[in-house]
Amino acid sequence: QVEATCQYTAARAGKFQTPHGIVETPRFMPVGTLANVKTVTPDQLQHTGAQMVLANTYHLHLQPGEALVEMAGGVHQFMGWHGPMLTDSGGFQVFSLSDIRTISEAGVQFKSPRDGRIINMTPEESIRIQNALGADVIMAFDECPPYPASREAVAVATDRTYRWLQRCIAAHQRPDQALFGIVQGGVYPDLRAQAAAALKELDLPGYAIGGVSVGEPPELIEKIVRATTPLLPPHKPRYLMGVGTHREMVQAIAAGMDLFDCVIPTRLARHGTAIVQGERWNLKNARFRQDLTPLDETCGCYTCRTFTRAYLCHLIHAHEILAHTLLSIHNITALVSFTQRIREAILSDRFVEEFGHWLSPETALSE
Ligand code: PRF
Ligand code: ZN
Repeated sequence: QVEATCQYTAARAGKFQTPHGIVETPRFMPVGTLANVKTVTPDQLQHTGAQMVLANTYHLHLQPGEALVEMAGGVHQFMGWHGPMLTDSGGFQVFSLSDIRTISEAGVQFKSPRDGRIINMTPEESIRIQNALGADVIMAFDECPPYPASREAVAVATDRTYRWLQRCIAAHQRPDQALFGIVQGGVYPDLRAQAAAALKELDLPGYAIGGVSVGEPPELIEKIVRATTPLLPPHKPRYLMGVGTHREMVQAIAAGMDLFDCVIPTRLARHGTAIVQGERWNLKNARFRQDLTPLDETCGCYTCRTFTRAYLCHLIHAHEILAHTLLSIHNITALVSFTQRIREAILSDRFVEEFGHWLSPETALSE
């Protein structure tokens, strides 16, 4: 349901219902690859304002296996997160994480990095695993071509992704789970347009743009997103996979995207880095040693309400794990609340006024 649209850009505020609650958009989703957001408990996660959390089919299949998760009552029950969840299909992770792999029309064959056993991941297998895991939103099994890749290679992958999507739809057994399709097409606007138009015909409950943020220059991400979104159905959620910096999210929201995910907040936290007002601060820096102010006084998260920069700096120097937890809580809150503020701005028709400085001048004035 679209609640409000921006009059100068394609930005919109909306919401969609899942069996585990409502997701309000635009919204950033934290990543919980192995059925946990690293170093953060579900209770802490809830207080960051996160609504939907991601997990990964590829990782959970390798360990502990979907049979156990299903036996435990599904991924929500297993990990103790009772809000909305999404599982990625494993397509992207197979390509980026396992070195020995062969791609064919059937699917992807790869060697498990855990125990060396040969695994065949197919559209049917990915959907079977995701049906067993039981997330509210499941993703189609796709092929994400690398960057750079020739137009021919990307066209082959994009066509195959479409045939795989049809197989995913046929294999999908659970009407309580929403299957989202993924638009591929690399950096070629015509391939993107063709893929988006074909997917639109299938009338899916949601649509994702994949294959971006894989090493291409940042301007291209915006260009691809702007070429793709106008061709997607307006009243369905739109998810930009693997994108989650402030600027990229504002630009994509201006183009009409709703959902984002990225490992950045938790990964940066483990390196002692905080996201403050869209900048990255290394808390290890000596300038924080005696700084008794909150990390970000405009942030309402537990970390910022309770601790000082000097304390966080101390924990990092002492190699205390609590530093990872506290910085993850802050960084996730920073990204979720950023998208939450954008949502409120769209609802009160102040998106360009308040967030226009993140956009390039052409974007802010066009449309
Ligand atoms: N496909 C899938 N997951 C993804 C991607 C994709 O293309 C990306 C690309 N940014 C991140 N995660 N299935
Ligand atoms: Zn904070």
